[in-house]
Amino acid sequence: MSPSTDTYAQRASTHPTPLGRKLLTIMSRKKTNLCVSLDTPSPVEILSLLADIGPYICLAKTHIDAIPFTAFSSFEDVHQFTASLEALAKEHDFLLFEDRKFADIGNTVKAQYGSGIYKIADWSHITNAHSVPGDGIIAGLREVAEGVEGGLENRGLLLLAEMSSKGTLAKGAYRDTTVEMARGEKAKGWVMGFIAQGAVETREGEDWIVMTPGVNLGVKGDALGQQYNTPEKVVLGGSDIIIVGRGIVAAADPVKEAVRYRDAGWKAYQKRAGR
Ligand code: 5FU
Repeated sequence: MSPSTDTYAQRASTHPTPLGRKLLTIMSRKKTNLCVSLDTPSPVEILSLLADIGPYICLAKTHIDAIPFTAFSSFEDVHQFTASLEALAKEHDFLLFEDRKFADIGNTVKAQYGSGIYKIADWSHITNAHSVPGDGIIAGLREVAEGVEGGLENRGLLLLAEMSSKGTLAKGAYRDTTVEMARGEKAKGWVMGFIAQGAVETREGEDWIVMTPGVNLGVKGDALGQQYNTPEKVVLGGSDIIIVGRGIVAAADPVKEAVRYRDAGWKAYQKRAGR
């Protein structure tokens, strides 16, 4: 599986999903392949980090269900928070990615994605799903995405083909079967790519956007099985977007680190594209 040497700009005009084209356009215009993972419990801190880091990222990833509910005093506060995320995304030209990792039957994920406390489909451009239940999960989530304003022009799905953590089952044959699932009818115009550690099998006419978590310039892992690679290693291996959490949000100077990761990711991309 060899990494694509096409530029983000070239791919922005030909990508098979509308949201993929939008994302690649942002990456090319802002010269960044950095996604920040906003893994911090305070909504105020998340918004303030984003206001500072917004200019250097193409994507902001959240785990909204990891924010303690005590941080909000009402459901209206939750809505205010997601509206602020959307406003910042517009202001600084990046997309939102709720890392929900749906993993149930189509009928259940429909309700989880479209309803519940967080109403993810209402505000997050991108979300992701495990392939373990089979392709009903792709169809169920798609029904919800088609019903929001702008439909699939504004919403996209990633499948988890590989994970970064030690002992993961998501690798090898599992990854390849997941890629096969993304070729199905219900995935067309909807599944834009994968969470993976590097390039995946890409046939004629296909273009998968690969996003890679487990990226850090300082440490090799954590005490709970996370495994890190450098931006250079993952991008040269075929990743299109580096996802960085603690490397940025836990740093003494998050803006300085965001710039450092942005530069490292972009340099590696230029090297891969031979520019
Ligand atoms: F799908 C995955 C994966 O395979 N590994 C991950 O680490 C998702 N993640 C997420 O990326 C994880 O839930 C965190 O939100 C983020 C990595 O954060 P870190 O602080 O850079 O380790």
